[in-house]
Amino acid sequence: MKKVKAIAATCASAMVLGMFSTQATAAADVAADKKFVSAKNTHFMRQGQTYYIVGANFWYGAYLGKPDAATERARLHKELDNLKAMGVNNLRVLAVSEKTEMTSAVKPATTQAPGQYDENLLLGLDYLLAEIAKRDMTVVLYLNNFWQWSGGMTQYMNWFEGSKALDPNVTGDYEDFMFQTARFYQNKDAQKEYQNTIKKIVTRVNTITGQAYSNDASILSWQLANEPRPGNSKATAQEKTIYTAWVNDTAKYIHGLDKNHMVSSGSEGLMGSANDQQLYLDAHKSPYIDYMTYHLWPKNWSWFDSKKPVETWDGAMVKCKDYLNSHIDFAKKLHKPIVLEEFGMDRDGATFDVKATTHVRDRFYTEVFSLLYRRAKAGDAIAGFNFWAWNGSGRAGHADYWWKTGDDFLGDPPQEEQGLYGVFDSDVTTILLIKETAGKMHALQK
Ligand code: IFL
Repeated sequence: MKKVKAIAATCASAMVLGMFSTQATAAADVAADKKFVSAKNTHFMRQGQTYYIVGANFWYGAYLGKPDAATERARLHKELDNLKAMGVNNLRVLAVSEKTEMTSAVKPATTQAPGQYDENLLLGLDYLLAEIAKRDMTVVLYLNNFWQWSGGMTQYMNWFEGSKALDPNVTGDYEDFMFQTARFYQNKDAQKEYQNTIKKIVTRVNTITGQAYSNDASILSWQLANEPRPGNSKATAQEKTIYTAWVNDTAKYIHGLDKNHMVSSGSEGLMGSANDQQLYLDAHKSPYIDYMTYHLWPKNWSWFDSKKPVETWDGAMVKCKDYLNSHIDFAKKLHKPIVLEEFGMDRDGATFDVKATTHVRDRFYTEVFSLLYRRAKAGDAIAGFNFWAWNGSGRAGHADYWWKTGDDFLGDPPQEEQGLYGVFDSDVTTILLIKETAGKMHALQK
């Protein structure tokens, strides 16, 4: 209980002292070329120092910033202040969504139809960026999604081909969904429209700060998509070649629009690369990809059964540690930094109930944090992590935990039950673990 009060006190005192705005002013004084986060060898640099990401996934940040939702903006301030007080210095956010008929997707969406954008959501992104800058945090903005919860590549295919990809939440057939969705990389019209949207976002001028996005130092990188995959588990050599070319060409296109920011892929690593090490390395060795990304999902990948935690824990941890270590070593090989930009575990008893304990999750976070910290301290190619995801003060609205229009946004997106993996502001033990790790990671900065 004492610890809960300590977090609240940290948040409150930080706000009272105006800590966030003072830091933002200081950052503005830094020489222009140093204000942007950049990759130097296997680390990130910012303002002349190494920069470690202790981050949260916060896909819905721009939704909370929309001007037609004053209560949501108040929630946004609170979430950002709480994250800041936990030591979180980076957010991973969805920049653009596509309107779709698929049931397990968010509404409204940024792109209503090709070339038609919902300005309200773009204003929401402007607002979010302004609030992030005030708190001296950074953000990774992803520009598409392999999964259907924001429309994503499937919706592009719907527009230009009449998608054959059916909502896997309805069909249960993920293999077919992935095969169909990956056809996006080779559809010329879809690619043209995707590039138009990228240009629209990357070259935007923030209506609140008056600053061009390309000149906003709080943007850490543009990301091609959330979890782009070359195809399904049986992706062919041709599909892999097309995917690698798409990564390179899209990253090159973004660098052509914006000389200041890094570009990243959003890849899960081996598990999102048809388990093909060469493919993962080929996609990330592009000179236009500034750093590497990977994700860790022991339950999604059937390494861990949360209904049999005792029986499956040890085996799962062996695989998790091997996955973490081998990706850090891949980064060394390519001589680039790497970010573990998603990982998660469900609540005890595999329930979505906010009141359920999180002992297993905390144990999992502890394992991940200690391995990353140990290797970061040893100087290995680690740029940091983003946990999945921040639910904050949001709560599920229904007994079945599925999001419906008008419900709170949570870190768990609409394709999954609300409460599955996200961290609530009442998850004190998890929050304290994050805070403690943040302190250690930030102390490595030199
Ligand atoms: O919600 C999922 C999200 O789409 C993602 N990776 C895994 C998350 C949890 O299943 O990007």
